[in-house]
Amino acid sequence: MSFDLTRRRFLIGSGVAATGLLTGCDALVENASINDVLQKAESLSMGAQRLLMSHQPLAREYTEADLSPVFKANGTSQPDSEDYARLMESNFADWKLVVNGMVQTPLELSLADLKAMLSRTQITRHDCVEGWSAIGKWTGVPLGLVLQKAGLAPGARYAVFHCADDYEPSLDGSGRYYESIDLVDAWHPQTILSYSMNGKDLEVAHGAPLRLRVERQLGYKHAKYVMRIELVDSFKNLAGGKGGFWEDRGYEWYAGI
Ligand SMILES: Nc1nc2c(c(=O)[nH]1)N[C@H]1C(S)=C(S)[C@@H](COP(=O)(O)O)O[C@H]1N2
Ligand SMILES: [Mo]
Repeated sequence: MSFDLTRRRFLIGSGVAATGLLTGCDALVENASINDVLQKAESLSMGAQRLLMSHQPLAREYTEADLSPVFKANGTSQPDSEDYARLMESNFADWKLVVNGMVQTPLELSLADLKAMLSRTQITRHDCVEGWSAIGKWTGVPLGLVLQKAGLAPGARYAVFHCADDYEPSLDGSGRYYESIDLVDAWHPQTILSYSMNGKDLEVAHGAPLRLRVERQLGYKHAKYVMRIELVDSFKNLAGGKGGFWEDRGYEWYAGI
């Protein structure tokens, strides 16, 4: 009984109770180690957030008048590899976005290919966990269109974004920035691969030539310098196994705003 109470209090704390999911959860947390419980609570609260957000499925969009005069660059402001330097020199004419993994047709798309596809422009607020926000205008190709072009293989569950930068060159070699989202966010209309910010080509500091915008989540999910999108059914074999650079260092995988 007392275990039951603790469990309920824990679930209430994670916001699950509000959605009426509580009874269904009991079996899930039974006999779980504390780590498993924490992980399950995270995915439950993701489900809860998704339910609560179903009334406002789009992130708020702003007007030109709301654009921040200064949009801070955060994390890497220029990848320091020779490969990236070469790409920069030719203004990314030789760059190609690779789409592979669990897809029907692996793709290699140039910047020109991406710009020739249907585009979407949105003015949104970027929220960084470090405590700053900025409003910017982003143009890019909806990720769903790129995934549609590749065609998903059965069982694909996540899109992983492999970036060009080692944010924190670490001794174990795990400093490469990467991120991942599930297919719900991948097909969300405001999830775009952006090549333009505030009406100009995306600057290096903001992730040139291509960065992800996934507007209902926090800043660290918005992978800059995207080189390859890999479709996977699990990310447990990637780097630290938690689905992202900061996730491997303790941040939540689902970073809903
Ligand atoms: N490849 C890569 N993507 C990244 C980062 C990074 O260091 N490397 N930092 C993240 C963080 S914490 C934030 S807040 C945003 C910052 O985007 P900005 O530089 O355009 O402001 O990029 C995110 N994407
Ligand atoms: Mo951030």
